[in-house]
Amino acid sequence: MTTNPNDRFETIAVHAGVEPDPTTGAIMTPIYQTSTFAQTGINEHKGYDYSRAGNPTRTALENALATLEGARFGLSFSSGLAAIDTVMRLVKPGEAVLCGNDVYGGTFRLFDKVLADYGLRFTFVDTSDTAAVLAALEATPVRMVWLETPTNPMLRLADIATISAAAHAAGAWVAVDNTFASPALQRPLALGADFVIHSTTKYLGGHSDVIGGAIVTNDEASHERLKFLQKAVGAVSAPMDCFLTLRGIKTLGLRMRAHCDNGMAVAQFLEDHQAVEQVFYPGLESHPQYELARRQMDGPGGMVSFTLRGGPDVARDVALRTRLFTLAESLGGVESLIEIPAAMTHASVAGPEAQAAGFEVDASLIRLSVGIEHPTDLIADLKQALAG
Ligand code: P1T
Repeated sequence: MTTNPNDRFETIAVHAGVEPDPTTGAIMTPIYQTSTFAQTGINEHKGYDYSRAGNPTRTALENALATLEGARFGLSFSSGLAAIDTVMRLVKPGEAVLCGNDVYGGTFRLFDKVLADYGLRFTFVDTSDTAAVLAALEATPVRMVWLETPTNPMLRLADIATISAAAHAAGAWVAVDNTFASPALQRPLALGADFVIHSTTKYLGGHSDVIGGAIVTNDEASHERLKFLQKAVGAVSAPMDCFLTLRGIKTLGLRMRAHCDNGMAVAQFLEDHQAVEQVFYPGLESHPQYELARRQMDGPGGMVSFTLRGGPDVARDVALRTRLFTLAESLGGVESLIEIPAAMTHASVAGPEAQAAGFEVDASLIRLSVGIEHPTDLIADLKQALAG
């Protein structure tokens, strides 16, 4: 089923990448659970020779990922971090990367504790401060700008269009980790970015049952290099994982609408609650980048962070008292989750290197991944947890 450029996102999500199976007509792409493919002559085959290089279930997912981002090329990986590691191999030793100072803790750990040892030079900046990003681009030659928008866990935004224009003028690529927004709410390539990265573990998969990652681009030369790296390095996604992600993608449009509606309801409830100090959510008018969110995104999403007046101990107690919000890392599934970033997902930005780079994760910050349960039940759960 081919999608057409005028189709709406919900339509694209249902059909992207998936064609009736050529041998049987199966409406859903089968799980081609095979490591290798028979050849009729030496190097004569039907387009697949070995599943690290390519697999039909993965091809369907890669086409779907590209279509969702309005892009030409997509690649699928065994995790979000594997995708990030692969795209960073476009940067050569000695070259510089300008990265946000509010990103997923694992991304910082990969950059600071692994890739820096291979000669990549990282500078960290507040990417919600466009002037600071432009100044950093002028100060020193940069090969790659790394943006997370909205950021994990502070829900800050980066102005993708303005930063991409300046980066290109300075000869730098722009990679956007679009995990929090998903392509349902934000399409960075259309705003000028060169690469979109996903942890497909999150909203794309949508059901907390698979780990995966993606790189999407319109640039053919970069794609060819990345496809080579995918095969040469080998962090590919397995057929079953591709199938699960394809299955999740079909409802992405519907799920994101529910995540946005529930995220907004929860954020408004928290903002009015006397125990709450501050709420970070791009759908609230109190968010310092509310206007940018309306311009750049098609909805504020399902991630809400907040601090409590009582401090870290009270925050931990609240996170232990919720019933529907499960205490767990990760996000983007249909079920609601709660966590303490400073102790959990962002424990690796608690050290002195991260502090020096400008990372600040308040020990009393609570992060919610608001699921698609009924909002009245979610709010009732938070109310009882906050009441103590
Ligand atoms: O977990 P993995 O699929 O490898 O993806 C890493 C990753 C990349 N980018 C962002 C923005 C992320 O949030 C993540 C993973 N994040 C969590 C597990 C979390 O709870 O924040």
